Amino acid sequence: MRLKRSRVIAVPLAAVALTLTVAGYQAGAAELSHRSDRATGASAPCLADATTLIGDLDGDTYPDKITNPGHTGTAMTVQWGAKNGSFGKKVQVKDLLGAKKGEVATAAVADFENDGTLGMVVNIVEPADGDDPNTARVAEYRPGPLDRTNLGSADARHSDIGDRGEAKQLAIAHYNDDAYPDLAILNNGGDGQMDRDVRLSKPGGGLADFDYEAFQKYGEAGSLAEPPAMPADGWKQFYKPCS
Ligand SMILES: [Ca+2]
Ligand SMILES: [Ca+2]
Repeated sequence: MRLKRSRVIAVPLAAVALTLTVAGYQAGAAELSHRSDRATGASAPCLADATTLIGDLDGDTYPDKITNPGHTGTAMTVQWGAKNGSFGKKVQVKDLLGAKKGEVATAAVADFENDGTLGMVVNIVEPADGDDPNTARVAEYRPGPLDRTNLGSADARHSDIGDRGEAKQLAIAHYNDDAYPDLAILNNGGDGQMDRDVRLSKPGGGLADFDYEAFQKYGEAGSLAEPPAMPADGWKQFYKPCS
């Protein structure tokens, strides 16, 4: 049915299309994607303050409150939003993620796909005693919406941020020049090395794996004694103040 119908329409449309300029076509495409954003019903994420992001994390269209004290990703909390605009009690992200005693959980939240839905990168690792870092028990990129009970994602995939050392901090960054958030990782690479690693957004969203060129350009080598600085303005680069 649908196919037949679109074929009938296709003929006059094709004639019109000939007269359309490339610019006109792009404007139409932008309008379409804007419309699909609105169709999700959620408003765009915004910043209540430098370390507090208001946006829908679980896909129920009600904005949730995410705090990230110190911009480190190690003490993140979530308060689920309700229909009347209020927020529930503060829940530690590490508890939602199921981090065990002795494990360190880090998280970074942003709209990595730039589709109006917040997602999360998570890393859970038990820090090693000696010089050799442990690899992560869980390291995943989790596009939203996320499950309220455990921050799970139907589209979760392994991230290599936990494969090359112990992630100590995660932070949103704006490195390559596009609309998609990037990630900075404070990484204990072993032998006293503490680097700022980076994962750049891919064209169309999501995060690429480790890339040496990207590290050379945006990362920084350091030591346990002198760790490199981490970005603290990642959210600010992508989200406006709420009011
Ligand atoms: Ca919500
Ligand atoms: Ca980017």
